[in-house]
Amino acid sequence: MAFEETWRWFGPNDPITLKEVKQTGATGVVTALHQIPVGEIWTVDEISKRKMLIESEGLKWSVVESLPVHEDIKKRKGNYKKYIDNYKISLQNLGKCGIDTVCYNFMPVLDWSRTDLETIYEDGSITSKFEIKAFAAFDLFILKRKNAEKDYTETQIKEAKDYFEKLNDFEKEKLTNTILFALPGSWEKYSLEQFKVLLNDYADITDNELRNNLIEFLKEIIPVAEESNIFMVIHPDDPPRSLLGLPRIVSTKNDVEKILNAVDSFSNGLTLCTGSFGAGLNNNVIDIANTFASRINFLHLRNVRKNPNGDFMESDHLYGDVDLYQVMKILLLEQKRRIEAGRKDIRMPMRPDHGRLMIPDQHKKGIYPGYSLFGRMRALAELRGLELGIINSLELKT
Ligand code: DNO
Repeated sequence: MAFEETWRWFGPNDPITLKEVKQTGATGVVTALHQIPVGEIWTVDEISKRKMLIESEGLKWSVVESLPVHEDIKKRKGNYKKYIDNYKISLQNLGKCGIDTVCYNFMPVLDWSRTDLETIYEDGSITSKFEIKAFAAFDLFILKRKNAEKDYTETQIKEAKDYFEKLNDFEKEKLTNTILFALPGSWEKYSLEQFKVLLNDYADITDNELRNNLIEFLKEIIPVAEESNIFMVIHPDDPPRSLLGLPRIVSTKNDVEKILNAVDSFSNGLTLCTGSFGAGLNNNVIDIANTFASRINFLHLRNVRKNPNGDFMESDHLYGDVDLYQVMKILLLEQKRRIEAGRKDIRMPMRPDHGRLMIPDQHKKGIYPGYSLFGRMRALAELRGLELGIINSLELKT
């Protein structure tokens, strides 16, 4: 036993090659058909081509990350019915090709958000951070969102103002571009005008409505996932808090409970992203791992260091606020239970999530923030060692 070691690869345009992935020791690839526009069907043909490419290097397509959910589905407006039908067909097609784990998120407009993707870490490598004062400066003084000041305390507004006044034009633009950076796997970013329109569409959508829209979506797709032998694993909000007045519904233990209970099926599961949950001031990642262990089918292992204001920086994988030793132990014991119970979801794919940009990667073009070769390889090696230590000390070896 052990977790299946996986590696996120962005497809043929990723500057990191499958041959390099193979030498990290990972056996599984986590990828998506990024070339297909959100909402369109993933055909058996396209899926098979990608699968063959991965297998030709002796690797396996372990997890889809992500099969993205169209904004119309999240808002339950416009063409949402068609997009749900398309989503079901894509799931059936993935099932036909033998791919059994699909990660997705339900974050409106923005996927993961940071205020700086080029923070210099203590050893000189590059990491990312999220600072409230910078985010609020963007919201209040660049985006100038209506009623934005209601979302911040007086101190936060003052700090944001002081921060903003010290920025030069280049820094203002950099902050804007960082926040408007769209999805991992693409270098596109929204323009400020496009972004305002997108935000405005959610102006009347509360957390409860968004949650209902997710539940309605799950009620339709989970039966299809079950028939296709697919485990759907929702990714938490990153960071786990409301941003720019947008509703957010996968930020806390309570949120996850509601989602998993709404459709009680092993096909309706969770991606345990230790960094995303770990950035929440009131989240206890160990408790989340323990509580939902039986429904976790994908692990994103990374770490953060945060302060009481809610700012955080991505840190070393093993030395941060989240105790990854405990998390891994809980899930290795869960894997043992699954094997004993004869469950089929025993692979428990794990990927080292994000890694710092280290010297040997700094000359390479096109490395997506967080998705370096050396930084992630270092993380994977550390996690692998920790895992082996746990397996041996608990005598879990089979
Ligand atoms: C960031 C990633 C997320 C994740 C999606 C899943 O690095 O963990 O962007 O892929 O939210 O849908």
